[in-house]
Amino acid sequence: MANPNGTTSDLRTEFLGVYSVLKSELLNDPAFEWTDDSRQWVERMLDYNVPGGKLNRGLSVVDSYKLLKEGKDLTEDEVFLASALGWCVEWLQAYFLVLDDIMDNSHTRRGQPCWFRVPKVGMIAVNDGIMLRNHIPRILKKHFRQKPYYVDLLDLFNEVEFQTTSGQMIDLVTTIEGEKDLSKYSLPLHRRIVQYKTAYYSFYLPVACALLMAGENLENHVLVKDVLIDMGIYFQVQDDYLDCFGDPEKIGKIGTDIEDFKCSWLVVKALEHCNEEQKKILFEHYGKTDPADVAKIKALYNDIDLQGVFSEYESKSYDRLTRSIDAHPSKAVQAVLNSFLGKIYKRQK
Ligand code: GPP
Ligand code: MG
Ligand code: MG
Ligand code: MG
Repeated sequence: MANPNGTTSDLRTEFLGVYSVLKSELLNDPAFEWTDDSRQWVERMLDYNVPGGKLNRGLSVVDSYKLLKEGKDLTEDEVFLASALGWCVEWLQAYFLVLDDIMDNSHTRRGQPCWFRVPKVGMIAVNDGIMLRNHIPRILKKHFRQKPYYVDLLDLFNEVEFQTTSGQMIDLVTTIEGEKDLSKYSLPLHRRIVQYKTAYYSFYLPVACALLMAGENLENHVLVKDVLIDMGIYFQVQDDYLDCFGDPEKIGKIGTDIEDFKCSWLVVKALEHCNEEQKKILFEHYGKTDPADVAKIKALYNDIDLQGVFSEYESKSYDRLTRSIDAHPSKAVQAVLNSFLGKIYKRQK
């Protein structure tokens, strides 16, 4: 049976089975002298933070690899390896989210309290984040060491982590400038932040993993990368939109962008569309934690119909992305990209 993400529940169950195998290998890692307590901590931390999301990024490694194989049946070993790579992407995501929630002072994630808000966890979450990050090369070493593309995989994960950390750095440091002068927030600045903090790891990385597994040289796929980065930017604009207008029950998190003074797509568009009087409201109330200030910003967003502005952006992005995909010479690559776009277009979560 297909779920709303277009993935069959069988595939998801099989994918989760690989999670159990990888977890058990990590919990029996001979490089550490385990005690019952330490094993229990790591197991609880993994179960809380790794498998609870939409799994879009991880599953798309398997989907993409299948599409690149153009209908040939995959061996059990191939399915396992593509799933293990998918889980490495999910581990990377878990690592980023555990730390991002501390940095953004967030409350909930995936419908439960952020890990650092769980009693007795607190700042141990920082070390847990580092541990999640350290699990990735351990999974890769165990399952891919003998593969000709092993070095390329390690390099890919390192590069993408560097890009994401750099994007996160601008995301955070920009708020210092914004507090001094909100009018510094612009579309090019927003684009730079989201390209680095989100697009590489969420969109390029899963496909690049599948390409490497299929024996491809990533240097020959610059066009694919460009489309995926464009899609990743659209995805983060959706994330910014849902931070304010999404249903917390559906997205599993409560927005904090207004309180955090973020250079969100919404505030950039608000600056573009508001009159002088509304600009004063923005300057006075943006970036404050008092719910009354936040309410003033949200009312302003409604007054200038940011939902309508977003809706138009969404249709335009879809058309542009569809055209870029259609222009790609390979039908298999087109299928990979269309599958991604189908998963995110008009998403509510
Ligand atoms: C999403 O930003 C970006 C990340 C989760 C990357 C974090 C990178 C690190 C190096 C920690 P966001 O804060 O808008 O995401 P969300 O809305 O899910 O909190
Ligand atoms: Mg953030
Ligand atoms: Mg955040
Ligand atoms: Mg967000």
